[in-house]
This record gives sequence, structure tokens and C-alpha cells, in this order.
Amino acid sequence: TWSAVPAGPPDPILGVTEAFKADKDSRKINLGVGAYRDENGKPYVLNSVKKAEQIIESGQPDKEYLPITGLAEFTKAAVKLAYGGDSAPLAGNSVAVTQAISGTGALRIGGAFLGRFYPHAKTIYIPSPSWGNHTPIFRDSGLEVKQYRYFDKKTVGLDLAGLKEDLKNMPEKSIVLFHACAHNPTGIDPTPEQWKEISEVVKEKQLFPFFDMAYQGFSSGDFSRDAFAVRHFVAQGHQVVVSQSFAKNMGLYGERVGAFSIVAADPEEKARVESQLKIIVRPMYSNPPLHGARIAATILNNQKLYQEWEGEVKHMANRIISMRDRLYNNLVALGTPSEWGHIKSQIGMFSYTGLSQPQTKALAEKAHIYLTADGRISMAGLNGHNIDYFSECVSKVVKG
Ligand code: PLP
Ligand code: TYF
Repeated sequence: TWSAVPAGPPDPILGVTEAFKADKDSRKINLGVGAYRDENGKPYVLNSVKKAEQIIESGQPDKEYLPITGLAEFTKAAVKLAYGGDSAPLAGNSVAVTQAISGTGALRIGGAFLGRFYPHAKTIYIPSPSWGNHTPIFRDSGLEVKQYRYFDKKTVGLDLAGLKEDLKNMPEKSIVLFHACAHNPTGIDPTPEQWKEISEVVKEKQLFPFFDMAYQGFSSGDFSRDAFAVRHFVAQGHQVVVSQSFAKNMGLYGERVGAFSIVAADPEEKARVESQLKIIVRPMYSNPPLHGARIAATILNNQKLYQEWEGEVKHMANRIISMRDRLYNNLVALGTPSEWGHIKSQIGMFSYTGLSQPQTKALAEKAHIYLTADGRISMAGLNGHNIDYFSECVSKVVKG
């Protein structure tokens, strides 16, 4: 029956983990997938999460189905975290929201909703480069995917002029995806001033902004600062849509906790939009998983736990920053050719090193160090035990 089914390629990021697992060398390092690791290279379960689980357990909760749009205590708190406590559309009860199967599921619901109801365009523009899953998610949602300029190879920074020019050349009312913070894979975000300029062009061209917020807190360790772009666009009157993930900032990867929200014009429009979100969700998975949403809701709605969580996110962000400093200092001290300032200036989980595909390959084959073919490294995979070995190997490979 399936003789005509061709073998598909592995996921370019998750495939790196497979290669890493197959390597038996004790020095091996996995810098592929963007999942936080502690000082000893181990997965990290946040204390705030453990405490939330104890609180949940002590209430002896049932395992009934959630409503189609999920746990209301969670979705309400999630949009407050994204839009801010003083957000006008939240105060005006005009934000439609549904719980989602983490960030990926939120993007998928968003793509499906826009594909079905956005009247002005069926094309979404994503940055070049972007997270590898964006293209298939939106394509499978029925949208056409195109790119806009984002990364400037020469400066290893943001190509603001190219980005703005591309926005200006899009058909009016096109859909544009922005990474709200901690751009994956480059680690390069617009500054607040640059976001303001981008917002102006979006307004001029009446473009439709879709924010993917998968790393709130991971850029600066501060939830409000990382939400600047979303909140500025909303304050400027853009009717944004936002996908949120709690995989990274709460370390809830496998629990699949996320939300998708739409700023509507008023409560009546919000109600109509939300009714259609339900109709999209129902035939896909009926209703979302319960446990992770309970954890996130417990943390978000408990002041003490929230503060502890904030501290833990700061700790993760700071550990990554300290690894950036050490990597930069090591590479310079080893006399590694080229400019490495971008290692320190980039933010979030990733660094776009500029290592070429042959160099990346050599690192895997000669040094048991695994990263994605585009030269991206997950900074969280580095720690005090492996950073010197990693720096020496990179230096050797660059010297050739
Ligand atoms: N968007 C971006 C930019 C990502 O890097 C990720 C991956 O972590 C996601 C969305 C969605 O991840 P998840 O589905 O695990 O929340
Ligand atoms: O870019 C990353 O590493 C994260 C994790 O199919 C991830 O976003 C990678 C690939 C994938 C799902 C999640």
C-alpha cells in the first residue's frame, strides 16, 4: 500500500540530536536543539514549576476535559503577560484567545484562522532566516510563504534598510511574521527605536502583524522589556495576533503549553472570532492538554511563585550571557581569526556564529561537537565544563 511513499528528510534541528546520541565520545557536546541546560549540561526543571505541581497535587484535582479554548485561568494570565496589565484591548475585553499545543500549535491555529478568515491576503512573509518550522507550519495552514530581508551577513546584524524596503514593496495588507524577541536563529533583535520605525512602515502599508513570542524573558530576563514590540504595536493601534510558548521560559517543553490570541475591534467581534477559533480547534484535537496549563496558571496567578519564576528566568538568561562572555574572551585569547563581537551582542538562546557548513561538519567529525548546518549554536549547551574545549575546537577549525 505504501510502496510509493518516499522517505522524507529528518528535521534539520532535531536530526542533530540523533547524530549526537549516536556518538560515543565522552567529550561530545550537543549545541543543536534550543533547550535550556544547567551548569552541568542537564535539563532543568524550575523550582517554581515543582512548587506549582505540589500546590496542584494537594488540591486533588480531577482529570476532566478542558473547554475547547483551554483553561481560562491560564489564557487570561498568558495574554496579560504578553500585552501587559495596562493593555487597552485587554481592559476593553476585545482580545480573543485560545490555549494551544505550545508555540507550534499556536502558530498552526493562527495560520489556519488567517487562511480561513483574513480577507485581504493569503501570503505570509517571514524573516530570512527564520525558525525552520515556520514555512511548513504556514504552508500546511493554507498560506503561501515568502521572505523578507532580516540578517545582514556583512555586519552580522540586522539589515534594517533591507527589511524596511521589503515591507514597503509588499502588497498592501500582507501578513508579516515577526519574532517578538530573541530571534531564532540569529539572536539579533531590532532595538526599541528600530521597532518603532518598523511599526510606522507596517502602518503605512496596512500590513498585518503576526508576532511569534516563543522566548519571552529569554532576551533580557525581563518579561516587559521582551514584550516591547508587541506592546508598542498594540499601543500604535495595530490589531496584532500573538502566538506564545511557555516551553522555554517555564521549561515546560514536553508539557506543550501555549496560547494564541487575536486583538479584535470590540467585545462583540472578539466573541465571533473566538467562536471560530473553537471551530478550528475541535476537529484537530478537540481540547488541549490539562497539566501544563495548570502549572503555568498556578505560577502566573500566584505572586510569590511568579516572583520566584522571574528570578529563575533571569538566572537562565544570565547564565547564557556569561557563556557568551567566556566564549568571546576565549576565542580572542586564542587568536582566532575574524571578529567575534556578535557572540556577545546577540541575545536569547542562540548565537549565529558565522561558522561555515564545512567548519560545522569538521566540528562534528573531528571534535564530537554538534550544531545545525547554518552555524547556529544553542548557547545553553555550553557550561563551565565544556566551554574551554569548545572554544579550542572552534579556534582550530577556523584557523584551518
Ligand atoms: N517559534 C520559534 C521561533 C521557536 O524557536 C520555537 C521553538 O522552540 C517555537 C516557535 C515553538 O516551540 P514549541 O512548540 O516547543 O513551543
Ligand atoms: O530552534 C530550536 O532549536 C527550538 C526547538 O522541529 C525546536 O525551536 C526545534 C525543531 C523543532 C521543534 C522545536
